[in-house]
Amino acid sequence: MFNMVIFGPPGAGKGTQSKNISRKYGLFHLSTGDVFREEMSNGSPVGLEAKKYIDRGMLVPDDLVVRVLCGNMRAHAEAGGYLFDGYPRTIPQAEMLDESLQAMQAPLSLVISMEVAQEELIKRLRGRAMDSGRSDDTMEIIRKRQEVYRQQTLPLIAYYERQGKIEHINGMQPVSQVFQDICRVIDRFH
Ligand code: B4P
Repeated sequence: MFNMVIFGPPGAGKGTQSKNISRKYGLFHLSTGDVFREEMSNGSPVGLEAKKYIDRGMLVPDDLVVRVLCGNMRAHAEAGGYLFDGYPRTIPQAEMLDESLQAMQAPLSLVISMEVAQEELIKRLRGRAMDSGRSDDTMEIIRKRQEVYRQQTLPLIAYYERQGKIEHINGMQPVSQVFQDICRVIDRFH
């Protein structure tokens, strides 16, 4: 079983690349952002709770994220491997993921970190805001999400560097070039 994480700031292109990666390598694409957006559009209790945080550009609390993630992993236990997109975003989430995958005897093989300059992230998210209909794609919230990323999510780079599992990718190139670079790295680990 091959399990990997795609990591990066909001707007780095995690969702964009994940679709291609999961198709090519037959991994189950698990995006916590997509799961929350679906729950919000269904108006479920999980969605209503998550919306309170997402609409303010904050992270959804770890206990709720972990519950949602574990439920989704169990529901797709037959998968040949998982591609975690937008998860983990905090150290407790990363520790919990390590524990769950250890228990399945299928530890994380690779973390791809997408590197994109701050001005480019803002430009992309403003572009996405035109047609995404996402409540968190407004200028004020975009800036808040970048700040939350720096404070709460960035420390994960050191966490995965200590594990020797992180590979850095230049996310400033065209989508197809970024994908080629990612595939080259995955092929070394797969
Ligand atoms: P996510 O859904 O994960 O969204 P994201 O970080 O904004 O975007 P992503 O990096 O996937 O960018 P995309 O491909 O769309 O999170 C949303 C919210 O959910 C979070 O803020 C948080 O509140 C909550 N949440 C989710 N997971 C959580 C967790 N684990 N814990 C707590 N809370 C959680 O790309 C952006 C744009 O750039 C697109 O328009 C795309 O077309 C464009 N683009 C992509 N690649 C490009 C390239 N190479 N060149 C030019 N443009 C490119």
